[in-house]
Amino acid sequence: MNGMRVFVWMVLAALVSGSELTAQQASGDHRAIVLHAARLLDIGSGRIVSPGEVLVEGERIVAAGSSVEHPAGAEVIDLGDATLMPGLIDAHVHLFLHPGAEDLQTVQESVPERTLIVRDNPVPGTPTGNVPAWDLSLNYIPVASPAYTPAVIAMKPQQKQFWRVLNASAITYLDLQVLFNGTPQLLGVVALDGVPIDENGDLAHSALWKTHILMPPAGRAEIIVKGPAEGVQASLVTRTVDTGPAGENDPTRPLATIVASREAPETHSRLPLISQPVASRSAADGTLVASTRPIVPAHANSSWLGDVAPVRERKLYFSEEPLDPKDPSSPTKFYITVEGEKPVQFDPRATAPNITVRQGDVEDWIIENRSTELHAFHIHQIHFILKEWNGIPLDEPYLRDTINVQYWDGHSPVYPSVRLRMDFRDPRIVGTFVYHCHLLEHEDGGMMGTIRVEASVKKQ
Ligand SMILES: [Cu+2]
Repeated sequence: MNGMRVFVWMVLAALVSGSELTAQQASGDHRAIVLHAARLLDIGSGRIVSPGEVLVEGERIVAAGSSVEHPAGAEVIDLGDATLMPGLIDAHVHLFLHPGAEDLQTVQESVPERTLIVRDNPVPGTPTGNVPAWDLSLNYIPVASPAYTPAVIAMKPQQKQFWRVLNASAITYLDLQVLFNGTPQLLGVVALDGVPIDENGDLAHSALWKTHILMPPAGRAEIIVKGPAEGVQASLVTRTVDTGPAGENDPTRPLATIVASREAPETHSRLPLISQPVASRSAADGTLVASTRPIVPAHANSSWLGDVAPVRERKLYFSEEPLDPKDPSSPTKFYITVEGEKPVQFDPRATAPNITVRQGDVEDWIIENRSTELHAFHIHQIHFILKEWNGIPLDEPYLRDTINVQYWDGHSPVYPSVRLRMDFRDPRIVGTFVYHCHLLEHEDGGMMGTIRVEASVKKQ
């Protein structure tokens, strides 16, 4: 959608999950709401119409099109430059780097690009020993235990490539590494969870060089990789991730052999060549302006989240318990709970949000893990900065939307935790959405909550 961010007004999701409109229905309130926006995706014709309108009565969409009836007394909400998608829910794809961000000097030349998607499947039977709980595949090529026959990535010798990597596993943590003759190679991370590393405005440090990249389920990393010379034994592997006594077994295993040859085929696509002058972010308001390759001072992004003081602090914690307290092997109930509340499994029919925040605010959230397995905290709609890990200040200069929270050993007086600086400033996030552990078994088992972002200024 090149630069235009499609916005799904969250009331449509609320209609599905049931929230305040359902409450209106329960009370017999069939109040009509007309949503007006710049565009609407007309599912029937498969076209975008402009403008777009949706008529909602009670909990139902009763009309959608370029214009709809405005019943007497209907509340008209003008959503401005948005695209309405009635009938579609926010299926919540985990997007990569937003279009155009490569222009922000993260990758300064035209290089071949490829997308690598890791998925997982349960291993049949009861895996024991060092057999993984789930087998992996790379771009649908199974790399199953115990043979672990890897996929093949063909590259021209010492070629630089841009890889967009997604951990689309249900439950498997990855710790990616590229090895040349057994030696870890530096990987240049230019984006994490769909946001460029230099989002803070520090263009001088637009790649983060690492020898391995920990990626929880749902995590995305966009990286610059330099391929091996001919004859070098090279591979892409995932390393062991210690998921805790109650966690799954994620052992070290290969994903792909990297084979360098002059005959290697071209990738399907390349990043476009960026000619001078390049686009750059204006320091004032974050918009893009043309300029020659700039020398931009660090923290040129004046709205950088890391420079904003939080208005409040909240504590949430992960915990688990067996369905039958007398039978530890009974199915597990999974919770994410706001400190002070009673742990309950997520109920999609619940009408009240677990947390209400005000759009425009920045908050610090401490997420504790009171269970003996690793969890991956994830939130929709926003990103955050990892400020502290187990009480140790980190203040990472980049954003994420998924973060691991280390498991509890079962006896330490202090639970493992992360402190996250949460950004609720974007006016487009007004509405109700979810936060959860991103291990599917855990979120399906109840480890999820809802957050309502209320508008900072009442709409007319
Ligand atoms: Cu979890």
